[in-house]
Amino acid sequence: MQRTAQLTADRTAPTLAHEAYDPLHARAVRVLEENWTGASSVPSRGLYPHQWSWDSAFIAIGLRHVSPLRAQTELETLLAAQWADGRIPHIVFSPSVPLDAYFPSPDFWRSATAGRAAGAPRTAQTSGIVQPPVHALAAWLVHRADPELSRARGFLSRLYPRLAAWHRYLLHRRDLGGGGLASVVHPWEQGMDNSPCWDAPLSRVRPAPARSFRRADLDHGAPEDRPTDLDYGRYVRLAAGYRDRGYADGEGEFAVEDPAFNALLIASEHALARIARELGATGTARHARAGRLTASLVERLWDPAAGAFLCRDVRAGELIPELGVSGLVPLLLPELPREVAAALVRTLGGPHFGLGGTTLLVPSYDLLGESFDPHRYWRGPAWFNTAWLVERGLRAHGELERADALRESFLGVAGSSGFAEYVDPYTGEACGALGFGWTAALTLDLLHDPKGAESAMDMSGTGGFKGGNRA
Ligand code: 9WN
Repeated sequence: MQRTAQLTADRTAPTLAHEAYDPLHARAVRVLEENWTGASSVPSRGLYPHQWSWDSAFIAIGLRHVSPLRAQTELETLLAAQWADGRIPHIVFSPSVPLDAYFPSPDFWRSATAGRAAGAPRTAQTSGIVQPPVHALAAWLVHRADPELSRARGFLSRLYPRLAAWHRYLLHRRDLGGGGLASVVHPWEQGMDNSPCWDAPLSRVRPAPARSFRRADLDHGAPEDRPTDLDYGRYVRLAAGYRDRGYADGEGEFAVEDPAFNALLIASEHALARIARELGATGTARHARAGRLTASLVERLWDPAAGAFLCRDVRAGELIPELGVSGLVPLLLPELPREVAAALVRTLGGPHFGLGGTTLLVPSYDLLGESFDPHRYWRGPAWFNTAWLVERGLRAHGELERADALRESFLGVAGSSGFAEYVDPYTGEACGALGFGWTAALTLDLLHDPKGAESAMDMSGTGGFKGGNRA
């Protein structure tokens, strides 16, 4: 990577640096160019024409390699739409996009009015729910890509209070189960919208009538690759109920503790500790909190018989007996008990996920599960953000051969699928949108940081303890 060339590109020209000798790299850069809107990125031009929260975090992780300035701007734009109660909304709407281009649109969420008590911003229209907290992790990795530029712009010192407020919101307002973990109150919050893990808690939600809304997603995606109308009826009912309660937390009928959401919170809490240290504090309390959260994650969501973490249905007070990729994502935490990490690696390679055997990438849901469908969104297809998290996790636990194989497969399928949104886990056939932002961005990350030297260390937050930059 040629840092000087990138900086020159950043400061004088609106183009991204790329390595011309590598066509995959150049193609991935082109996707990010096309999805860039001036101050942030869309996940895809047609299907998702606004800014999404966890997409932007993953996109920044890739962008940092080709334009640290754009990567910083991506996160700054998102955080400018943060609510006063600390939540980072899952969508920041672009005012120039027609209302009917995406459903639910700003007139459904009504952030400026329904969200007033919770402190929705006046300057941007947003949704009122959240997405997984990848942001502090992304901010730290973006900083590390060009610390000089970051310090010159006061990037971390401006972001730190906002990221701290975000974590405070999740750890206090969203501890609906009372066990220290954050709950999601809508399947869109966890980001794996129609995962079979939600079927049981969602079945208690009376769907909104199909005629009461119009889905825009079907203008772009094949119906058999998308959630069903019944799913949408329930999504709409839940979101409208939350909105009508002024986005106040605690009352809703859906509350789930999800392993991936909480593992990302823990990784980000470690990253926030490192950011605090960079800014002159010790970060010790945050590392300690992340350690306690890891213990709660294992205590509340680990199922030794399944060899995976499960979701907890907080309203029903029980674990949900479905195996999803979400239950494998905690592998990215190197401080997991050794026997838990070893069991996760076995589960990944076993018959339920088939990695290194029948599947090319990690399927989103149990291959042997009754609801498995290789094409329908989060009910079986493989996604690139989860593959990246698992790849980094394998590396963090010293599973280098498996990580190398997953990386190779990721890069091959990302390129051959046209940077698809998701793929058939057996064949790599493209599904959903093409030219998808995080697929291209994480391709760049795997190309630039093949050994995960930086990411694995930083995600653990133990980098400092291993001799990183601990003062
Ligand atoms: C709802 C943008 C988002 C991703 C989610 C993915 C999908 C939206 C939708 O697209 O969700 O938020 O309309 O289906 O499930 O993970 O962030 O890419």
